[in-house]
Amino acid sequence: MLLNSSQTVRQSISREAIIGHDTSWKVSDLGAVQFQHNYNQDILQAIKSRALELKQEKAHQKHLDLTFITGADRFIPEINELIHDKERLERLSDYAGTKLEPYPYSVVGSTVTYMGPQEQDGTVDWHCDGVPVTELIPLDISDPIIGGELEIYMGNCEIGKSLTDVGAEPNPKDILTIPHKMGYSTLGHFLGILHRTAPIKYGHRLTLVLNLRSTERSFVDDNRMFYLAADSEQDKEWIDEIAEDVRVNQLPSYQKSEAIRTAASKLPMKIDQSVRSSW
Ligand SMILES: O=C(O)CCC(=O)C(=O)O
Ligand SMILES: [Fe+2]
Repeated sequence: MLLNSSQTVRQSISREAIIGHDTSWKVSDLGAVQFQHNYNQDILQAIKSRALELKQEKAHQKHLDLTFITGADRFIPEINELIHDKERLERLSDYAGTKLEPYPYSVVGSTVTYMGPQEQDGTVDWHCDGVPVTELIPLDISDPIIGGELEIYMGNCEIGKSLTDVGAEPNPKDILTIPHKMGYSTLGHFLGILHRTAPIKYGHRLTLVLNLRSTERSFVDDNRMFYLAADSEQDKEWIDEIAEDVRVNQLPSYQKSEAIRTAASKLPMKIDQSVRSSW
């Protein structure tokens, strides 16, 4: 079912509008877009039930005050249906303005996050994503809930993070608040964009997080190895996956992108002669 985007987009903001200047380390001009999705409710319900069953055994509270299952599709096979849904990938690519593909590393292709008051599951603290692009799909939002909104720092992430790293709160005027809503996904290019989930004072949220990257610019990625290690189980499988991906995908995509960039920068500047004659 194709939906008219003007009816379904609830919020949308460009990367440059969030950060306040253009950036070169990006996959596109996408900032964040929240839209009504049309994903199969039975699948979402099955993922939710399984995520609740698995919480005790598989969810961990890792760094950044986040309780989550990493590589959740390894334990909840229904997630794979969404990850590889062609219509979904096309729609997200349209929103991003560049072709997106599922993030390929098994430990962080998808996660399920559990959020609640700080003394329970917690909510993710200020951070910039390691993955280039992410889709946040609510599986459950308690009604009522106090807190739990996505908060985006409007500015340069290095400036923002130097404040939040020492426990300072950004000025409220620099924060864009995007409440989550059942039936609506949030697609964000949160690499180099500082964000968090507002602490939950009452209620809870359960979210399916599906990560993506650009096919053409697969080398644009901030998942440094120590960060993946902090997020993942300490097995070595993901190190081999990354090494192979760098060889097969990231290096060729980097070389191609550099060839296009340098060829473009060598083109003579087009000068309108009629303008010159009037100098
Ligand atoms: O669910 C949210 O509001 C944000 C989650 C987030 O930033 C993350 O999982 O990296
Ligand atoms: Fe994030």
